[in-house]
Amino acid sequence: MNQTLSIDGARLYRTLDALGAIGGFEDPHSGLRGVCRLALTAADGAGRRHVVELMRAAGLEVRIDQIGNVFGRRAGQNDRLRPVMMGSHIDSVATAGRFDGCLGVLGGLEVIRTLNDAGRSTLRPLVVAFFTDEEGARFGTDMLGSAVATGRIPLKDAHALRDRQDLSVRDELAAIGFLGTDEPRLEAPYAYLECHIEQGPVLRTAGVDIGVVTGVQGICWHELSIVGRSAHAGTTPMSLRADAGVAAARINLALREMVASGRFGPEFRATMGVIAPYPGLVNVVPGQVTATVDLRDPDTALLDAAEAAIIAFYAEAARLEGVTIQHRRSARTPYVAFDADIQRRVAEAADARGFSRAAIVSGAGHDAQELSRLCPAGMVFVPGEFDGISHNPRELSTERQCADGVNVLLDVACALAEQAATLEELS
Ligand code: HGY
Ligand code: MN
Ligand code: MN
Repeated sequence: MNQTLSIDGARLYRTLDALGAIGGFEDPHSGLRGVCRLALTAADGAGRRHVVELMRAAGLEVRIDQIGNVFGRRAGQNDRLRPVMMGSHIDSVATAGRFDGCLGVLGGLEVIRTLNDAGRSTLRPLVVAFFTDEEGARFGTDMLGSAVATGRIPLKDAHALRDRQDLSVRDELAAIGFLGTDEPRLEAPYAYLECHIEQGPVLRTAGVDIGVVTGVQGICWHELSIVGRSAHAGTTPMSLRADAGVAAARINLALREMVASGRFGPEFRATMGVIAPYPGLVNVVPGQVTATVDLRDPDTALLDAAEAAIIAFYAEAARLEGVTIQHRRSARTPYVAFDADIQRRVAEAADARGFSRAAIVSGAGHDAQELSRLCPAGMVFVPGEFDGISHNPRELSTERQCADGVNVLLDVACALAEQAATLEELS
């Protein structure tokens, strides 16, 4: 276990602030500086170019694949061996903070800088990666780049995805200059590590320094198209209405009742994040509503049951309101368990540095769950202030919290990078 080296926490924090300024905005609700770098927008492009410069400044050889994933590689003493990869994402939701995803990418870069400063080489190559559109907030499905890299989503399907302005992933990649040429199917790294903020209250409330992530809960997203009839709000009797807005409201309340019923377990969570009425005017009964449903559960069977239940309710809401409701499953990932050996290494690294630690299931989706199909993968969580709030400009992990997580990342990455060639690598 690497004990002699430690990262430069102040330098790491400065890099987080600098990237956080790209796509920065004044949040009107909180007055805080937030981040908006929706995938493949000009702001994302600027953030990508900034990180590529940091990769090159750290001496990494940079390549870009056809879905816009970016990999910075540091040669190993035996450069034929499979690399240890550290990564995450730098795209954000529209109301983000500066830590979600960025800590894993800039933390990986800080590990590289620390090794460079110490003149330390590793047996295996090291790679720092950022994957395209982890959030899924613009093109509708999450972990897009890492799902293509690991074969869950075909490249042509990913390229064809369109946003609400009918702009395609492929065209938007080209527009920001990140439609790379490399084949996107990734050769299996030796291991994949991701340092990430918890994005919830568990670690901070328990006063724990490091989260040893055991896995990621299941995720299911639906896009709903609810069509009724626009009508005059004053002259149309209630009995003659086909109100898409009320249908959406019925579904939203049904989600809350499903959670309260306990039928889908104590961890089940349900959210209607998008509720977009058309025409959205004070004196017009909404004729259409575009809405989304986000279901999460660590128990894949219960998640399946919840999805079946809400689909059945769509028909009931349509009947009650005299509207039509079409749904499209836009994302679906099962519970994913992380590699036991990597969990052990994260725990040991935390112990060796005297950090308190706790096992935790991730409530959020992450690129690591996609990479776990290719190689042993694991995550290091750091706590966040203000109940670990995230997808909100109030998101905040302190310099110390970030440094603790990235020091554990450093230790585990260095230990894995000294693992001898496997028989398969020698053959
Ligand atoms: O939605 C999620 O869990 C992640 O932030 N993409
Ligand atoms: Mn994230
Ligand atoms: Mn996120």
